[in-house]
Amino acid sequence: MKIGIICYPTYGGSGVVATELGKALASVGHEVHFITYTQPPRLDFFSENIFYHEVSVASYPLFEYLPYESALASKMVDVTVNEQLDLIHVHYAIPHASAAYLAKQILKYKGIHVPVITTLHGTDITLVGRDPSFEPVVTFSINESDGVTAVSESLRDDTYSSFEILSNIEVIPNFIDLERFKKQPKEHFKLAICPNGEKLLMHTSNFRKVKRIEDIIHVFAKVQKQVPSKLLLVGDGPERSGIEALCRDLGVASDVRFLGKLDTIEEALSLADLFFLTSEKESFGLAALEAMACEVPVISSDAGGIPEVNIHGVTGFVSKIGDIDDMVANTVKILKDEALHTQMKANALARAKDFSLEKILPMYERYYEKIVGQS
Ligand code: GMT
Repeated sequence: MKIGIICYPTYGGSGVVATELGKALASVGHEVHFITYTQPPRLDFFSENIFYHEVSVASYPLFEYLPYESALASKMVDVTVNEQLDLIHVHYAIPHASAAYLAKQILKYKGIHVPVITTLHGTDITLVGRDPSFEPVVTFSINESDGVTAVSESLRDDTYSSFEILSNIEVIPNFIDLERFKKQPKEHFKLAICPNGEKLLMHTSNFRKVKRIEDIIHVFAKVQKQVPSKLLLVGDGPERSGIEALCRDLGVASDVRFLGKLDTIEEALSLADLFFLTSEKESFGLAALEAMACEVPVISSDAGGIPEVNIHGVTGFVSKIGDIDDMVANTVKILKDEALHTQMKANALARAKDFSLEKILPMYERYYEKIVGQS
């Protein structure tokens, strides 16, 4: 198939899922055309089946806000006509689903029919999409998509309860490349960070408010009083300076390392004893899955789709959002019980295998065939 993939070229979240999906589709023989405003970070190599089309928005003094959605729709029209796409697959509804709807209508006038699949990723439904400034467009463009997928059951249910959706939403969970995300022998690095055999706790995210990273710092400050430990924070974003200040206020700054954005997250995960994901909203929790694939048990909140990935009492523990004392108790329980820790590491890897690329990719391919066949 010739597939157009529209996504945000981000380091994490929906952008990474879309990029990895496109790469995997190309590796099994599909022709994949990425359409974004800049080259996605994980697309920095040559493949005969992968093409990249940049959306550039012409500037004009009248425009206080550049009309990206129009430029994106125009690019989708151009690529569909010239590359004869069989399918357009947009990731994250805003504004990709409505731009795809517009492109589809324009293509109709040219006598071309191209089906559109929208994959919902999280905040497009649970946060941003609910805002009255977006809601009517999100509802309309989901209903007008030929196919709709959500990355977890929780996100599918949230979509049905928050929007008036008339169509079927297929759950196709996120996936993991187990060849890349696996525990690597990095003991010398571990020794450098934890010279006295401390436990290493870790979190990675885009440092946005919904991640509730302050909860991790409070948990860590309490855990540290019972178990000698260090905290590794990977990623960057708007909350970072506030989190640094909180570390100083709680007197734990010297035991917390901020690594910033890191391309080789799997190397850092290979050192970790536990992973934290304490979000207020999280449709899936790809970061937790990456940790689990590297044999790291997860201490998480019960937000959104996280409990579908991190199984309470098996691959780690799940607490109510913001229940710091429960998270502290669960962290200490794992760190102090070597047999439990070893068992949970194995369980985490076993659970991660349920989301292997080999299992999930055929689900997308079957869904593509169904939607193309129907339309
Ligand atoms: O976490 C973010 O804010 C980024 C966001 C995105 O769409 O890029 O991530 C969402 O999509 C990921 C991939 O499907 C999911 O693993 C994340 O759980 C989800 N984030 C939220 O729901 C907050």
